[in-house]
Amino acid sequence: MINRNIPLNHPRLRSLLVRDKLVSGFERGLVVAHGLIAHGRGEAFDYLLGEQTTRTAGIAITAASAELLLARHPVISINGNVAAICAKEIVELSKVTNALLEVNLFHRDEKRERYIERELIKNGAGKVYGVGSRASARISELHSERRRVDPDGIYLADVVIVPLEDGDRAEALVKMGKKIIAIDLNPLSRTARVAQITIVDNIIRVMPNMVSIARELRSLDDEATLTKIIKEFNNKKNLEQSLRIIQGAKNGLR
Ligand code: PTJ
Repeated sequence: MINRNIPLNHPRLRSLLVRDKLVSGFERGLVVAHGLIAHGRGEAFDYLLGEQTTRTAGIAITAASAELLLARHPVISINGNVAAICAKEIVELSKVTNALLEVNLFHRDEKRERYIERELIKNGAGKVYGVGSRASARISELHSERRRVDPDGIYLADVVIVPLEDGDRAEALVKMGKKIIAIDLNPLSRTARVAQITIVDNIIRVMPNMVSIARELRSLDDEATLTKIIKEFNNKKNLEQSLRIIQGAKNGLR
């Protein structure tokens, strides 16, 4: 649903259209009310980052694509916000990288899981993991509802993409020996700091970028190149660089 009240030449058109997608997702039962607040936090960081994919984020996107392509059992974790704003691109990425799609919600609700599953299928997904009783495995270190995972999905995964979360799940998954790719506009979030690869960028821009980079890397069919890309990536440095960009904006230097 596009909000007809937004003039097409509005300087903040793109940002307003994403808000529309979230509101529509909320009305369709995909997004929880808290998700609207979480989006606002993301927007604030995005503003400071210049609402563009920085070179720093680009490096992280390339490393994340290489990691996904080398993985044996990659899984993309989907929450309400992700399903509402980029279901189509997430499904595309899962196809390019052979990653499974698993619904894993913080505010768990089976009805919402089914709506999200339906949204993913509508956008071309085959099987969707983690819905209802299929999430029968437990991550013992976790106390939130996110601890319930699919035994054939996140539980078995070697690489997990965790978009849009600031929580302890990433830490628990790292303790289980999994590699975590976070997508989070806040470089200071717990998830951003604990992940091995953190993409500090808006998921709206990350997804199409990642699909094309993953496609390009896959066509090289060169494991050594992928391994080299991952080896050369340093998450701490990358996060520090994103923070410096934000600091520059704050000081009016950009
Ligand atoms: O659908 P559910 O029940 O799983 O709930 C989803 C939310 C998002 C409500 C839940 O995961 C949550 O409360 O998340 P947090 O702890 O608020 O963390 C969300 C993180 O994502 C914050 O660090 C935001 O800065 C970041 N963020 C928000 N929107 C975007 C984003 N990062 C990238 N792209 C965005 N569009």
